[in-house]
Amino acid sequence: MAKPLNIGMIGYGFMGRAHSNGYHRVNDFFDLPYRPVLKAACARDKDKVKAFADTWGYESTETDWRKLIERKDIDAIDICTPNNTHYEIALAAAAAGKMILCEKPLSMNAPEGLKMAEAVEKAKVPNMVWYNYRRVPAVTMAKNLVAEGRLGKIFHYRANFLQDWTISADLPQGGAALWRLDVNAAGSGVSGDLLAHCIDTALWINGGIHNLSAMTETFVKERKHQLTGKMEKVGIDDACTFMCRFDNGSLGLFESTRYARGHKALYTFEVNGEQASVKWDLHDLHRLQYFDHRDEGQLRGWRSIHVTDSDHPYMGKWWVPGLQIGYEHSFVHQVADFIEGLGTGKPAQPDFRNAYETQLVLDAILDSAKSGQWVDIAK
Ligand code: SOE
Repeated sequence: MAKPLNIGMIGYGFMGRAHSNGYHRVNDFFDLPYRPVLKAACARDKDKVKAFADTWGYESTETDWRKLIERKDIDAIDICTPNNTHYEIALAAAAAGKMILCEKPLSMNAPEGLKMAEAVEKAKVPNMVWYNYRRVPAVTMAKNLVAEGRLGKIFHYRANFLQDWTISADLPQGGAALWRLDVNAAGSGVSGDLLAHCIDTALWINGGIHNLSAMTETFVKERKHQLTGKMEKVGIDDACTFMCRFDNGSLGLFESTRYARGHKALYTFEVNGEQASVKWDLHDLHRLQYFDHRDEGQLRGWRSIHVTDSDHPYMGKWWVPGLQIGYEHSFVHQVADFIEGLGTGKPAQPDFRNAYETQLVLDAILDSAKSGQWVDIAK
């Protein structure tokens, strides 16, 4: 019989919904030692948090996150608030002995991220960062194929995350739905919001990055701020491209933007090795493309693998072969892995320490874009 794991959720936006859905569904499909109980939802707006709690089945609400953290009936704090609040909430939650599940990116910058990692380690509380794309079965399978050595020596890693929702100069910055455009709330633009996903996946699949050279651009220089009503300078990067050298000697090329007209959330990556290559595309997320040079010459070509068989990662828990799953399941898988880690004592990744590696790369990107120089990743 699974024991209760009482969740205190802070925030109620898009990610609050994605995580809540994960908590709801996980025990129906995975056999786990704990069952998440949606104990309390917390946000400053009383009516909005009540509506969120009613929709998702949270037992109670709070309007002050400090009160939520003080509550004895909460085991785990889920941080789904803007990036500039992660640090303070995480430190308080760790000091109170709560487990912490933090939305990505971990922090506003690497020094903050390091202090967060140290705080959870000192408090010995289980912790995890929601880099959900690792848990898309086809992405996990790509990781496994590279780890098994099937691609051979890796030469290239290439990733993009393209969107187009901020092209209009009339779009304001700041406030509820648009905090991602406000540098004081987000810390950075597409680098922390989108490239962070690409970097997390890349470090996981291809290992550490040695050095990089980046460029960023802010296409719309001023936007009205929703909270002040005034035109204010835009401090985020609207687009970012960087090239890098991985520790294993392979070369990396990364691009993200919110100005690629026609692309809504096109996350793609490709890894080229001596023997084989893999590529993946979020818009076709249940497929993994695989090319193996060892195939018989006349039949050699890209295989489009429908990652839905029971021996594919996570898929044995779902339907029958051939029936695919989607975006929301990556969050179900992440909850499952977190809970499994509580049971086995082998923590689910990325934990704060692991996600701090991504912060180091993100800081190096902004440094390099500013200086125009190559920057070594601090180790
Ligand atoms: C931004 O539009 C966003 O919602 C990111 O914040 C998410 O992390 C990404 O998965 C999809 O795009």
